[in-house]
Amino acid sequence: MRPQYFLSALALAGCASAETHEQGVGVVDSGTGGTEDSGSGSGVPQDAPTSGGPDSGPGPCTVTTRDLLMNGTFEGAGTGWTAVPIVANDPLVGDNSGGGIAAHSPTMRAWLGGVAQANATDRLYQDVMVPASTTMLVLTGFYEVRTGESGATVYDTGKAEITTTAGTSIEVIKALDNAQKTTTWTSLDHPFTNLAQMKGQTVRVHLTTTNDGLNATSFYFDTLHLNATVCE
Ligand SMILES: [Ca+2]
Ligand SMILES: [Ca+2]
Repeated sequence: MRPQYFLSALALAGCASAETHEQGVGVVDSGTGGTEDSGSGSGVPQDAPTSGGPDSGPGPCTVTTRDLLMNGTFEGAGTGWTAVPIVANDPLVGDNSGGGIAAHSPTMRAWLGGVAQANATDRLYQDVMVPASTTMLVLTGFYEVRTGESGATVYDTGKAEITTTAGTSIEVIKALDNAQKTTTWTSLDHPFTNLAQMKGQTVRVHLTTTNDGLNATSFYFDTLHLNATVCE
């Protein structure tokens, strides 16, 4: 009897202790969870969710996109841009009151070329600093090519590209010529692939054109944006 009583007492005790243990585990669990939560929470409360930025790369950061170009719509006339025209004092930026086509974003646009003269070059450029933390860089905008030439032979050319400030090409955005004339504003959407050569550097957004001595070709640009996605 005594052993049975003892066993049943043990069983009861075991039951009781088991329940206690379960509760204990529960308490330990919530305690551990609480400790971990409050631990990382007390570290940097706002960073804990951001460090869910294994998605966004090493270390917490804030992802933003900003336009690196000044006056990409040319509404500020030539502000922010340097013009090197074949015709002296031609700003290469303006409205269509002096000829040419109407702007994409009213009322001004860049107009290069349009001069039938051997080796007539126009250049319009702007230097921009590409943040070292840039993860994506995209140029968007619009262009038009209007020409007095006909046929598929290339006589007059234009180019939008990123160069060094010394003029060495880093990446061509769009190569244009008289054989690829347009009849309406045509969109540009160029994600750069040579980003490694641009990050942390001052680079040049470069529009250049060349005409020969016959049948002028005009190259127009407007509503340009150089959007950098940065993580910082
Ligand atoms: Ca414009
Ligand atoms: Ca020509």
